[in-house]
Amino acid sequence: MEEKMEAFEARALESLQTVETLEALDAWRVMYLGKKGELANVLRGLSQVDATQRPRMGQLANDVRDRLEHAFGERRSLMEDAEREKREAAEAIDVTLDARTRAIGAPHPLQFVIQKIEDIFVGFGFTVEEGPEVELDYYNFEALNLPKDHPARDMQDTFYLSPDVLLRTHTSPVQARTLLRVENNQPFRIIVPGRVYRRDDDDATHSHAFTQVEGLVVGAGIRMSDLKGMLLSFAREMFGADQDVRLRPSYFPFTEPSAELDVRCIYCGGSGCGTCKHTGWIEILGCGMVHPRVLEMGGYDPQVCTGFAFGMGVERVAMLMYQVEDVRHFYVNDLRLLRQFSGLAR
Ligand code: 2NL
Repeated sequence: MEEKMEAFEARALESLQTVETLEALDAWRVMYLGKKGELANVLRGLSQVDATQRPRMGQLANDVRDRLEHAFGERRSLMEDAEREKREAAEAIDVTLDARTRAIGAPHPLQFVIQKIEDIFVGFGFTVEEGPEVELDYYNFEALNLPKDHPARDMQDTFYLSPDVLLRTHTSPVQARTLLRVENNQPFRIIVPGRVYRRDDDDATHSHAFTQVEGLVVGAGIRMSDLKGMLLSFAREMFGADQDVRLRPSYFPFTEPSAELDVRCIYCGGSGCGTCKHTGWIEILGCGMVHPRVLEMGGYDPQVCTGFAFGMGVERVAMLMYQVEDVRHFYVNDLRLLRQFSGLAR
């Protein structure tokens, strides 16, 4: 009896090792531990055993059953783990898959320069204004002290859509519109970027379409020293903290007095080089005190308010900063050029 039980246990354990599925495991349990299984059979055989041996044999049989049940439990959890791992492996999503990379562009050098100029003036309390590229002759010329047949109109010959409608020759009409919109001599500071047009033959330094940024400050007691101080601060943020500027007299029909602003050559620092034509200075913008007639036409009282204005060519500034020798490079979208500017910080 004892040997029989040992042999039974060994056989049952050996068989358990070959079980590979949960169904087979269940079948194993029925076969060895079930009500009509082999162990039950053994237990039934106990009645044949000598009464003195019966308790020991009964104990033995119970121990065998405990060990088999324990082994069964271990096998089952092993197989449940294995099945779960298999299922999870099949359901797994590989979150380590590389993200699809997207080609990220960079600001066009002209856009970058506009943004830099805007940022600086926004820091001075300016707001950014925009307006239409197709303009009325009135806002583009008349309101800026350029009546019909004024000789200065010749400098800004442009594309007319009709006798009264044209492609703007500067962003000044946006400023004229702002003067008209703001009432009661209220002060304001605006910066106006945008595309403008002139009837011109394209070459390395001329384009029939180009980009301007103009500024206008209006308020009580605005003086030429305010203009110079603000443009000096601008030049220092734009070109370097030790920048120096100078004003030279000039002429614009909408400012009086008018001036050109030069900065110390950003390459030689003023000692003289090819870029500054050995003058040590580079012209970057035109400016002046707003003509009283322009204020008047904008609904301002020149006895109460004065103002200054300035305008710069973005292409000129960009050509200077990045040593681009031909303005047409900015317009043809040659990737070889544009990629050289991909490192410009946004
Ligand atoms: C240049 C010079 C300038 C202005 C633009 C302006 C606008 C108003 C009134 C007075 Cl509404 N002035 N604009 C003034 C002086 C110069 O631009 O060479 N730009 C490329």
